[in-house]
Amino acid sequence: IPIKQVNLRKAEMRLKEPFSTSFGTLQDKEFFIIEVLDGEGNIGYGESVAFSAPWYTEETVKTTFHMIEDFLLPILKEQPVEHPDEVFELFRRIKGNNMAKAAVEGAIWDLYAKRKKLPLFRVLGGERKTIDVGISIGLKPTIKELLQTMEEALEKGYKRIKLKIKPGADIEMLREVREVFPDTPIMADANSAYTLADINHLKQLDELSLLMIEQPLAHDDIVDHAKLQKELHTPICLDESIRSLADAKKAAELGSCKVINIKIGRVGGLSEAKRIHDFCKENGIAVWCGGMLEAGVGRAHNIALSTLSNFVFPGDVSASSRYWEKDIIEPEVIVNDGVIQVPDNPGIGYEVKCHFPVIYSTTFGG
Ligand code: OSB
Ligand code: MG
Repeated sequence: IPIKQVNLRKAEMRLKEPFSTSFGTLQDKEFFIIEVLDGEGNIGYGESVAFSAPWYTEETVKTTFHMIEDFLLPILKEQPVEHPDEVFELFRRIKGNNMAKAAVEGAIWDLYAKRKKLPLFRVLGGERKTIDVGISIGLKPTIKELLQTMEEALEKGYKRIKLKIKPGADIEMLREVREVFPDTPIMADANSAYTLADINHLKQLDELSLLMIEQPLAHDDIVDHAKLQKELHTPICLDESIRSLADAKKAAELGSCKVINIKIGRVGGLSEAKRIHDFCKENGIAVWCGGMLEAGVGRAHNIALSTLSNFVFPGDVSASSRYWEKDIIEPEVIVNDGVIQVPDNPGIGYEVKCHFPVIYSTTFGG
């Protein structure tokens, strides 16, 4: 894959509404768009999903910039790659920093697919032409607002609703929700807000017929989740805890979860995401595609990944209009009856209309 130039654009976009989780509220998103040019007119695009502050994982917008500029691009300059899978191997000598790696690797996957004139989803081995999607709803100040937001989401056709929970906004809140929506597929995401000391409290989740409970315990835990899963009928879904195929194997061995939410950024790229998908498929763990409040480029990558066969639950891959007044891709992603049509154009399949300033550019010597 010839690489002639790499550009980093620094984007700042305001979410339509603030998004609140157990660790705080976010409204302004800063992120990078990475462009990889082959010098023959093709551009591959990647989106770095790290947030401004390290509350989800330790990475931030600044650390990803540092990693990409000072380590990842210099490694790419050392030797050419034939296939995007090699990028993950080359980056192995840099520990962690998965979101930085995924942003660069994602752009190379897009470029690779465009050079082959194939849609990215086909190159990844996906078969579906449509994907089912759900919606993640942040913590709301009142139950009234929460019910209102759920109503709107169901009217738009989203196939399952994920609700953020935290101590003080959990069992009671979910009971009230269940009374109004007795049959809606609902799940809850705690973003690590509990510990094993809360086990009796968490057992009450079993009365609420939730699809699953996402990441109840520590962000880096696999052992305690196994203890909790043994006491809980509700399936546990791991998010933060699964950063690699090795983590997925440990979780499977210990019985820490029945479901894994795959986020490309959290696991270091599409190659590792696909390996985790394949492993889970062989080992009876269901997967679905998580979200990071992405703009269009990240959303397009999520759509492509979600076409793989073991993505059996609707993902947090919403419409462009869910978070943004105007997305950076054309056409915008539309959700109809909870379904997104997978585009058939080469690469990520959307035109990128991103005019944010290039804050770093480097050329590759031939
Ligand atoms: O835990 O899945 C999460 C958003 C930011 C950080 C972490 C999470 C989330 C979401 C929303 O739940 C996902 C989305 O709609 O993009
Ligand atoms: Mg989560």
